[in-house]
Amino acid sequence: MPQQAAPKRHSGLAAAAGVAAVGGGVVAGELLAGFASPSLSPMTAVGGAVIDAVPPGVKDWAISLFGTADKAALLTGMALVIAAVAALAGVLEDRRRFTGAALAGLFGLAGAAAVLTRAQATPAALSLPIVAALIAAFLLRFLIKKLKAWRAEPAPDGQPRRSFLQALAITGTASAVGGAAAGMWRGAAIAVSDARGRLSLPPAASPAPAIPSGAEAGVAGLQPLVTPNPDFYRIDTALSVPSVNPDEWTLKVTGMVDREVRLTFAELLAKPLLERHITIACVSNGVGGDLIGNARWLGWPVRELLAEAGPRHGADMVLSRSADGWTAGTPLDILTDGERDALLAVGMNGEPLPLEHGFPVRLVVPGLYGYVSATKWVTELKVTRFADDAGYWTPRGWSERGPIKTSSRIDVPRSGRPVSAGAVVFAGVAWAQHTGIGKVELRINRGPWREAELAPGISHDTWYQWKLAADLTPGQYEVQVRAADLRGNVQDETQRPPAPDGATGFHTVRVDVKS
Ligand SMILES: Nc1nc2c(c(=O)[nH]1)N[C@H]1C(S)=C(S)[C@@H](COP(=O)(O)O)O[C@H]1N2
Ligand SMILES: [Mo]
Repeated sequence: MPQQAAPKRHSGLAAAAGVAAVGGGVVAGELLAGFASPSLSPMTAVGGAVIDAVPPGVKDWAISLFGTADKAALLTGMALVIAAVAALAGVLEDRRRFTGAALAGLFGLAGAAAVLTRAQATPAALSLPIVAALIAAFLLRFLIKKLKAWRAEPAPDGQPRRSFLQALAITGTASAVGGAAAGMWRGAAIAVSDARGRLSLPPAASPAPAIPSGAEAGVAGLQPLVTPNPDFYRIDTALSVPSVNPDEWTLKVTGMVDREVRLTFAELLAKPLLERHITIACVSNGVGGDLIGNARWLGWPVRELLAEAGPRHGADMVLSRSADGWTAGTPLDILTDGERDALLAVGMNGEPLPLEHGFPVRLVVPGLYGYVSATKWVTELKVTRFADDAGYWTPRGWSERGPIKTSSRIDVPRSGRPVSAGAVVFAGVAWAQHTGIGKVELRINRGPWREAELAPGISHDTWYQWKLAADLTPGQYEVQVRAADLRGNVQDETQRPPAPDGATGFHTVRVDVKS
């Protein structure tokens, strides 16, 4: 029997350590993406970049070879390449400290580069491949150190040997189990995001009214009047984004109605759809905050569906329920109002709803905070009474009713950035959904209010941009903004926190004017 249980080089074991370590990193990245948002998945980003990069001939060949399993084949191929590089990283790390870890790091950078080619290249999406690589590098160092310790003390039943094999087994098992979970979880999300990719929305029977010229105030630093989907704020209680297959989606109208109605996605798409710009806001948005966005929504008025069901006398609320169980309670009269386009929305800025924003169908109601109206992944509308039912947030300290409060924000100059003396341009947004903004005013150092130049709004349901140039000499200034709606109601000056029904107070910024 050989005394040396450990030969000079453990290439096989080093390679196995590499695969377990890198597997751990990749799986951690996928699980983090699963929790945060499916669009963040590093594997999906890399796969997408690969698909974009291969010549059409190769793509056709792959599709003819693998058929509808082409995606699975691609992922398998990627897994094999990653495993091969991981094995190499293990062997390298074993020969020379940090070389394998560096290879893992390079792989992370390649992943980040792949993310950069994607539409969803947000900081969070960019950071995930890096985080995955750091975890992989750390695990690799950890395992190889233990392997070397074993080699230094090669007794067949010694503690270092057991310690290495245990660490290898634990890392490998955790990666495999985590990978299987992430795979199942992501499989559903991939199927739904494929379905979304294949979908082409019908044109609107009633297109969005044209954006008036001059609605963009044209000041650098102002956010676009229509918020691009990747920049749109996201608020929900979903730990992972619900995967709702449009082919299986139905919406039922239940409760106090003459007839229960069931609507499929195909039926919904066949309805005469409206397209409208609507600015939605979160009740948690603090004064000056950014939990507000404006999009062009495509959808069918909820009033039409409710009319088919026939709400019974005495009903005053619609409890909308999401696929993940979340609920919102919306006044029935607002949903049935012929003058207010509360939509069962399927489109956002010309595309199907992004998964995070409620694919395949959500509610959008002009004038109400999201928590009482904007149910994403909506699957049920229960016609009921405020006396009998409550939406998710109401028993949790938030008001039963949530009309959006008239408010305004200073976006330019950016806070903390000094400006030069002379004509200083101030600009921002103001909103009074469904009433419209009549006036925006600014005051400097609590002086008189000065009326800002108000850009035309897209509609009363959207925010408006404004600007004002003020001549300022060097010094420190406190600048405040206030808006009034078209009925002349000035926004509330009292400083109140978001709970229970929306923050109030004037947005106040400090401006440093330099000579
Ligand atoms: N299913 C579901 N829908 C939801 C929520 C939620 O937690 N779950 N949050 C609501 C809240 S509080 C807001 S402000 C809006 C935000 O919509 P957005 O994420 O598309 O911006 O969604 C609403 N719809
Ligand atoms: Mo919200």
